[in-house]
Amino acid sequence: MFKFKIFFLTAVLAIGTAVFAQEETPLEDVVISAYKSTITYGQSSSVSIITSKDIEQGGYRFVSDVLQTVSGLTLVQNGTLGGTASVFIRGAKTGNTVVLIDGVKVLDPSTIERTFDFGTLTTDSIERIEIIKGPQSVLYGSDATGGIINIVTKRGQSKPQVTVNLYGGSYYTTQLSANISAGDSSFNYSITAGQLSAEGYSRATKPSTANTPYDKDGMYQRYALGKFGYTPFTALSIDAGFTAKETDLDLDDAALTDDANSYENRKEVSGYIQLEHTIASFWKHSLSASVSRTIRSYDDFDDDGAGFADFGANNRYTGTIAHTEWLHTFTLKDSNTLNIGISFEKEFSNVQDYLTPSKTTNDTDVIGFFAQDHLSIGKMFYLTAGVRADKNAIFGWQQSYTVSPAVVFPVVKTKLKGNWGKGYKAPSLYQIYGDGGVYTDENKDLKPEENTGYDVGIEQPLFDILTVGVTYFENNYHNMIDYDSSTWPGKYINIGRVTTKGFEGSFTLQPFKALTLEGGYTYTQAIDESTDTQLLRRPKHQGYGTVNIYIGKFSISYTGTYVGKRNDSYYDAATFSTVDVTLKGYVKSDIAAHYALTPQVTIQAKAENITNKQYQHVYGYNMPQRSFYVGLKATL
Ligand SMILES: [Ca+2]
Ligand SMILES: [Ca+2]
Ligand SMILES: [Ca+2]
Repeated sequence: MFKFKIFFLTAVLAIGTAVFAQEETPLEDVVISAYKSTITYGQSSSVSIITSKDIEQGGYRFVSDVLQTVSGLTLVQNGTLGGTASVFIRGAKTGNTVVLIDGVKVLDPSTIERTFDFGTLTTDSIERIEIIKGPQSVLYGSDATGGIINIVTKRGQSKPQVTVNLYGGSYYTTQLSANISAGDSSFNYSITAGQLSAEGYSRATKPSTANTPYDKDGMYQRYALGKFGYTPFTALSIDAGFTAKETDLDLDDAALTDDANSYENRKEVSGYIQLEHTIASFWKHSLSASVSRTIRSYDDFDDDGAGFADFGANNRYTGTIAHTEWLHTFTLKDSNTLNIGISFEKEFSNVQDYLTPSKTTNDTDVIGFFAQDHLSIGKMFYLTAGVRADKNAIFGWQQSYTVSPAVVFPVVKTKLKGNWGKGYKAPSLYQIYGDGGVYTDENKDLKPEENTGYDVGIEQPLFDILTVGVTYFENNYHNMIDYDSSTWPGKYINIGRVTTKGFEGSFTLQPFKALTLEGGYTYTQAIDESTDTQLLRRPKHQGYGTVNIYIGKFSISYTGTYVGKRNDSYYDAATFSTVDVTLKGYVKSDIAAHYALTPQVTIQAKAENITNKQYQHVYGYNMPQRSFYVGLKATL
C-alpha cells in the first residue's frame, strides 16, 4: 500500500504542472443561499458544502450517497434504489431537519414527523448542497432545530448547450438524462429531464430459515426540473423553477420479511417564483411564493387472504406546503446586511388509511416575522444574529434566536467560529389529529418540540495546502414528541428529552493540483434522557476519507466510509415482540474514474463496495454488494 502511494505521488508530482486549472468560484466566496443574505462560506460558522465537482468526482447518482461524506451527518436507508433515507444531523431526529430545493421547503406534511425522504432524489443537475448545522429556526421557522439542507440546482450560464448523460451497470440499473441550458445577463434557463430504472435486489434480508427466494425490489423513475431567470431591467429580476418526479418502487413488508406484490407510487412536485426589486443602492426587497406536494400511494395484495401476515394495505397520503414571503434587505457599505421578512405558510395533509372509512384531512398555517443581521468587519470579524416570532394557528406564538460569530485572524488565517441558537418544531398534523383513530388518537394539547444548541470550532489553513478543523457541538431537545402506547389507540405526547453532543474533525490536503486528500471523523452521543441510552441507528463513531488524483484528462477518486456499531431494533412477527439488536460497524470502499475523450465527451466508471462488505443501515434490510457502473457524458 505504502509503495503504491509513493508511486502515485511521484507520478503525480511529475505531471502535476501539466494539469490545467479549472475556472470556478473559490469555496470561500460561495454565497450560502440558505441564509437568505450575503453570507459566504468563508464568513459562515457551521456550514458544510458539497459541490457539483464533489458529486461528479465521486460518481454519486443519489443525494443519499453523497450525504454520507459530510461530518456530523448520519444517513440511514433501508436499502438503496428508493429505500426510505433519513438524515440525522448531529444525532437529531430526521424530523429536526428542514430540507429545501432551491429554497423551497419540500417536507411532506402527511408523514408522522413532517420529513423529507432522500431515497428517490438523484444528483442530476445539482450545483451544490448546503448543510447548515445547529438550530436555524430564525430563517425557516418550524423543523430547523437540527439544521438545514438546501439543494441548489444548476443555472444556465453559457451559450446554448445540450448535455446528455448515459449511465448503467449492476442490478440492471440504467439512467438516461438530458439538459438544455443557456444564460446571459438578461435571461437564463436550464431544463433537465431523465429517467432511471433498476431491477434492484431484495430490500428485505432473507433469513436462513426462509426456504423460498426473496423477490428483487426495483425502482423506476421519471423526473424533470427547470430553473429560469429573467432581468427585464437592472432593478428587477424574476426567478422561477420547478421539480417534478414520479417513482414506482417495489417494497417488502418489514425487516427480514419479503413481499412479492407490495408497491409504492410517489409523485413529488415543487415550484417557486421570486421577484427581486432594487429600490435604492442600499435597499432591495423580494417577494416569493412556493409550493411543494408529495403524493404517496401504497398498494399491497393480501397474499394469505387473512390480513394476518400480509395486511394487503392500500393507503394514500398527500402532503402540501405553500409558502409566501416578503423579504427586505438593507446593505450598508458591504459591511452590514440587515434582512427583515414576513412569511405565511400553510400546510395540508390528506391521509386515507385502508382501515378507516373516510379520509383524514387537516391543515394549519403559520405567520412568521423575522430579522437577521450580518456584520462583517475588515474581513476579520463576522457576526450573524437573528430573531423570529411565529404565530401558529393551533398553538400560538413561538420565538427563535441565533447568534453566530466568526473571527479570522490575519496572517495566520486561524478561524474561530461559534453558533448558538434556539429553535422549535411544531407537532405534525398527523401527531395532532391522529389517523382517524386506527392506531393514533388526536391530541390537540401537543406543544412544539424545542431545542437550544451551540457549537464552537476552529479551522486552520497551513501553507495553502492543508486545512484542518474541529468543532464541538451540544444540543438539548425538550418536549420531544413520542408515541404513547399506554392506551389503545395510542397517541402522541410531549415526553422526550434528548441530549446530543460530540465533535467533528475534518481536513483537506492538496499538496499539488493533481492530488487532493480529504477526511472527516465525527463522534456523536445522542442520548435519550429517559432511558440514558444512545438513540437507535446513531453511530458513536463515523468517518470518511477520499483521495482524488488528476492526471491530464484522467481522474480517479477513492472514497472510504466508516460507520461504527449502532443499536437497532426490529419487530419479530413470530414472537410479537420488539427485538433489540446491534448493527456491526463497517468500512465501505468505492472507486470512481473519469476520462475526457474530448473536451465535449467524458466517460466514467465506478466500482462500489469493492471489498464486497456485507453491511446494513437498518436491521433486516440489504445494502448493495460489490457493483459496477459505466457512464458517458456528452455536451453538444
Ligand atoms: Ca424482496
Ligand atoms: Ca417486494
Ligand atoms: Ca402482499
